[in-house]
Amino acid sequence: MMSERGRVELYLAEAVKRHGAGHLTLIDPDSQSPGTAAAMAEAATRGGTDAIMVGGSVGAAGILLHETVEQIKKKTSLPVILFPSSVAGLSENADAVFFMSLLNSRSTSYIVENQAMGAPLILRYGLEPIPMAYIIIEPGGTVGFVGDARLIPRKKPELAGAYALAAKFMGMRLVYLEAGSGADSPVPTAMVTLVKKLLGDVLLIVGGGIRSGDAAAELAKAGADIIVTGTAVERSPDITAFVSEVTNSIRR
Ligand code: 1GP
Repeated sequence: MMSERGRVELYLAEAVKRHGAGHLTLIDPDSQSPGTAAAMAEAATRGGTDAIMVGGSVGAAGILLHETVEQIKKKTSLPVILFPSSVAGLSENADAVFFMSLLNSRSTSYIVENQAMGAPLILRYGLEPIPMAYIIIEPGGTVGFVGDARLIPRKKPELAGAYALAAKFMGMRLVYLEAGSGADSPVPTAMVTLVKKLLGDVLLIVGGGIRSGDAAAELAKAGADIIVTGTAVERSPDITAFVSEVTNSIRR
């Protein structure tokens, strides 16, 4: 039963099919109060985002995480998907969890151990696990450091391609190319194109350093199925306008 695609995963696939490319808004519970996070999610919903991701590398845990998810759920009917950096990033208030393996980590903790410790909780909480490979590209930022990643060099798309293909052969249904939150520039488009060509039907998520509709559009054109923005949403004086700009520019 658990290997079947769940409601949220099917919803994401449908959104990509319908719009040509999807958009996820990432909210880090450590960056603002739960009430502010909920207002951000509400504004992003009005801008046409497809779902809300909740997580962060440091401090996205405990009561702050639970209350953030709870408040967000009250302000939007979109799915809330956890984006955990460890077992502490789980909350039973969410709908689903990106059940991710950081494939280019040096540490087995981020490849499989946190996942094993978290799996029984996911079952108990009734969260939908969405199997996803997580691949961190230079510069990698905080998550690259915390996740002990052997960063994929920006000029080596074939290395990202090799990891993505391994993910596909292992049966993962989503692959996330991450440049790191707040990266100076997003994952290179040439890398996105090569990876998507190898992935075929596997959904490709791209995030890190995407700050404009134009940047998002370039990545979607290159082959990204889903664009993630976090920092730019957080810093935007008008979240609905910013998210609308991104969603309008990536839809085909
Ligand atoms: C980080 O890819 C996400 O995990 C989002 O990055 O904060 O740069 O949008 P930004």
